Amino acid sequence: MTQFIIDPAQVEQHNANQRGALQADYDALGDMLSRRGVDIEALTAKAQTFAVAVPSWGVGTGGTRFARFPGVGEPRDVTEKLEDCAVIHQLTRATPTVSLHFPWDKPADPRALRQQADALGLGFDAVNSNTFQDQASQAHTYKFGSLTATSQAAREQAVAHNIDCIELGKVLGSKGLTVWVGDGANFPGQSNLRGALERYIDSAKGIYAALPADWLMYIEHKLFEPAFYCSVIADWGTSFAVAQQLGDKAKCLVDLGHHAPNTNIEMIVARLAQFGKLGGFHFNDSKYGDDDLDSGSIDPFQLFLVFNELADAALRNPAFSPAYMLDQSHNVTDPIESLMSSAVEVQRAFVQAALVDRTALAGFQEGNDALQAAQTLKRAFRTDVSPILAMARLRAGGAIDPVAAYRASGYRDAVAVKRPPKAGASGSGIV
Ligand SMILES: [Mn+2]
Repeated sequence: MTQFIIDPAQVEQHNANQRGALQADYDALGDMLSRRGVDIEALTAKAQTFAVAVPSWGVGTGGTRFARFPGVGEPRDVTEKLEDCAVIHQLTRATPTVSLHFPWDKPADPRALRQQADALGLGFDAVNSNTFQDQASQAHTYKFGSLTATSQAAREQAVAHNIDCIELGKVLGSKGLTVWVGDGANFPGQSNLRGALERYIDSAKGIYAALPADWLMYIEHKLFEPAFYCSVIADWGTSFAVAQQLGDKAKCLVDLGHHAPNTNIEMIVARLAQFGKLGGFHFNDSKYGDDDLDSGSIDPFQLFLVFNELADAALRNPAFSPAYMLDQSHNVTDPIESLMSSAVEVQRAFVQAALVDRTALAGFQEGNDALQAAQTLKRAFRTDVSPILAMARLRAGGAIDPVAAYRASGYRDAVAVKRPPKAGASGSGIV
């Protein structure tokens, strides 16, 4: 029996007030889609299959390199983070799992944490290691790198931390480890470019060897920052090469923000899927660099084009199931509202991609009809599938309008009283 954080009667009341308008919109959209030969019920059922993991670090207010302005009622530890994640899933019914980050979320008792998650109807997605900052207790600094450090002791410490993450994840029921390192250089000549990658691969092999048979290791690349001259795992090509070297359980993770502006990310997605190395995503959006803005807030068309490639890959291989995670930093919004809205935006792209008439598209591609091929994609992208998403939530017990239901619940005010700020509380980071 799932323990709901927000009184289900409140959600029902919210839905009762909106149900009539939703049904009218849903029926109108259903008529329009049926004229295009599309069954709205099949799309709604598909929408209900969608799931994206919430990052534990996302429920706290993020920050920039300059400052962090904490919000009220922020979770102070991992158990409170899980409560916020449960609210997001209760209202959206699209975020059944949480992605933890160690050591930020290291539980005193991992079994108790798993029991709490079970009670809240949550599971754990991939766990994330952290070797991009020093912890008070560690013997060797990561100032000059972790998995690629010239210091063998620092490398061994970083490998051991990743193996600790796997061990914790096993207790929690996770099935994957995401590895991102900030290793790189700020000056030409600072680092031997090939030597650093050789050390990375050697370290990664040590982690890979500790991976259970049913786990995946996700290699996350990032173009720049904190290293500003070169990053060791800077791009999908390097990530792909590393994943090839490690073996079948190593896959590439695409964080949408970790590319140069204007990079054709959907093509990267297509390439990685073609060669069986697309492991999953960190969804967010950006205008300039790794901005970690809310998914779909800047370029929803790019998000749609990514899902268009994923729909194509799924048609070719029904077993294809990349891991979906959000990875955002919320500086000026209530993190719960941002994460709910972002989950819905990613789900929107998923449903819009399912609307693409793939037979027509293939015909236009074959016949070199560029204009109609582009219009086929645009027709799907321009379709407002909001009533489908709302109906999927309603049928699954969620809220027709998650943000409105959340605000009406008074949850933030209630936790502001229960969670007074704690001195020195770990804020949130972003990877
Ligand atoms: Mn990321």
